[in-house]
Amino acid sequence: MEKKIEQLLGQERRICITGHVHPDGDCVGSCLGLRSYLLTLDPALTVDVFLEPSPASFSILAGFEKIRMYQEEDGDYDLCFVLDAGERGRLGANASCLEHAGRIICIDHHRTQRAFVEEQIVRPEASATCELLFDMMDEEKISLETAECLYLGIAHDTGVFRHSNVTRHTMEAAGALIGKGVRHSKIVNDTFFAKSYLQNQLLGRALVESIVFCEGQCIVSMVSLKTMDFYRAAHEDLEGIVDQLRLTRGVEVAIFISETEFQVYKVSLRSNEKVDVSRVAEYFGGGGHLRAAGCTMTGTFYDVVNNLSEQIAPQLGM
Ligand SMILES: [Mn+2]
Repeated sequence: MEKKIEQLLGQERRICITGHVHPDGDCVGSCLGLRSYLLTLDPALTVDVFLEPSPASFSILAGFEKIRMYQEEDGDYDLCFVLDAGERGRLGANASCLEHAGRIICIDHHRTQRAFVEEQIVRPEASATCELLFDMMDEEKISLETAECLYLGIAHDTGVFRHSNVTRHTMEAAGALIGKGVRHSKIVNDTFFAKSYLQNQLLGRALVESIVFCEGQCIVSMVSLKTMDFYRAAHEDLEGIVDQLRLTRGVEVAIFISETEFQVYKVSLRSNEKVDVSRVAEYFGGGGHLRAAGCTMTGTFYDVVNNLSEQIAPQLGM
């Protein structure tokens, strides 16, 4: 049994919540879900959520409009929750709120952990931080608003219940949340499957330009800074491309590379059955999960692919 949120709390009145850079569904869902739950426990609490700007489709969740970046003027907090991030470096500019917190609790499900706080609740077997948070909440006290946040997070981190991280417990948690009346169909359609015209154009381009290697077991595609500028695209417009690459028949590892600065790349890795991509990502200073991980790499596109290939091939028995 997971320790309950109520048991973690002392006399704290001013609480802040933060999560990783480039917030995804699980990050936003867990931060807003915990905020909503804490306010249900005690509406007089101050609960602020500090995150980088996140996809506008998440505005379906209660409290989305209150999300902002931490500023020095925000002052001190009694308690800070760090969600869905296993290391300080993943917090970006919002890491500065840790210096202003009396106590810090990290709740996460990433395999890669570089301990940075004393109180850590880490469950790599949980499909999503939202699933772990569900276990830490008293089901009776989960409001519809809280439930929608948690459902969105679980749906996103499981690729809408398709990935290998889904367990019986994941479905039981999702079932309980549906029992609360969440708009499950609207949540997955509007926030996961729907794509803008621009997103579809970038996806199409990435698919056309993809290359297979390691005898067809790996697929890679890249979007350069030049392309990003041409389309005036943002980082979030590339969401989901790596998952489409992964669906290529015969492919074990999918790699999607986006250039963030000249010859600096954000690398996303996915695998199907054999390769532990968190090990590959960790080798290059990143991290993540067994079948989904990421890291930052530098050099030319060919350097990056060669270096990745050297780390992946042995795991494919090559
Ligand atoms: Mn997550």
